[in-house]
Amino acid sequence: MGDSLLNMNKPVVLRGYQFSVYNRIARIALHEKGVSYKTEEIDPFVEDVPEHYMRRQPFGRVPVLSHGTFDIYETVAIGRYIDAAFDGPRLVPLEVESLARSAQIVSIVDSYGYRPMVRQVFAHRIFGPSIGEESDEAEIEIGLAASRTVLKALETLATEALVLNRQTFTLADCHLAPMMACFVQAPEGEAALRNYARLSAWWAWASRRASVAETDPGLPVNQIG
Ligand SMILES: N[C@@H](CCC(=O)N[C@@H](CS)C(=O)NCC(=O)O)C(=O)O
Repeated sequence: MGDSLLNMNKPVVLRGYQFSVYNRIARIALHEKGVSYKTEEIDPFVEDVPEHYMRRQPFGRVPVLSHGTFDIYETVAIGRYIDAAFDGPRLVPLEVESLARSAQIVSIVDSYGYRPMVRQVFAHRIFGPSIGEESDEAEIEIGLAASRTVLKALETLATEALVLNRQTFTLADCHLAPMMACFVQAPEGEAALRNYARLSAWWAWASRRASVAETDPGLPVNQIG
């Protein structure tokens, strides 16, 4: 408890890009733990990412979490840090099989889900066009095909229900929710998800959770003017 009190008193700053799914993962984890934090907007896609940010994240990706003088990057590590450093509901399960499944889902989402679901389907069908960029239909098709393998694997794990079970909220939920939120904005993504009953039920539940609903960044087009 002493440590937690000390931790609560140090300023928390999340440095990242408002439209980044990885940034949103960290925001969801902070929200779940009830942590107050400030943000610093860093767009990693511009040429001149600020020097002070590159010193904190040498790969130029977002986000970085700063807690007092401690900086940490890589969202998996950020989630683990948030869970351990702050009071609030546990985001890493204690039970060994659930803990392993949570880590497995985080890894599946990062390794196999992010690129097809977000960078191919969402970016080409929704985000790009919202800022006037042309979409590449071939990228969407390739992304959809790869996404189906991810959805099928996640359906199996949601059916087992050690995590993604609509009862506990773990780092697996934190990682998957922002990516699913992007994916289902594309009509093809929404249609693909409908083929997986357990995963659909999980998303209906997760999308209504305050930490998920209140961190929705929207689209740039809705924020102009
Ligand atoms: N492994 C990194 C991945 C973060 C990541 O890829 N973030 C994206 C935004 S969602 C980014 O910074 N992209 C910039 C780029 O690709 O140059 C993490 O877990 O934090």
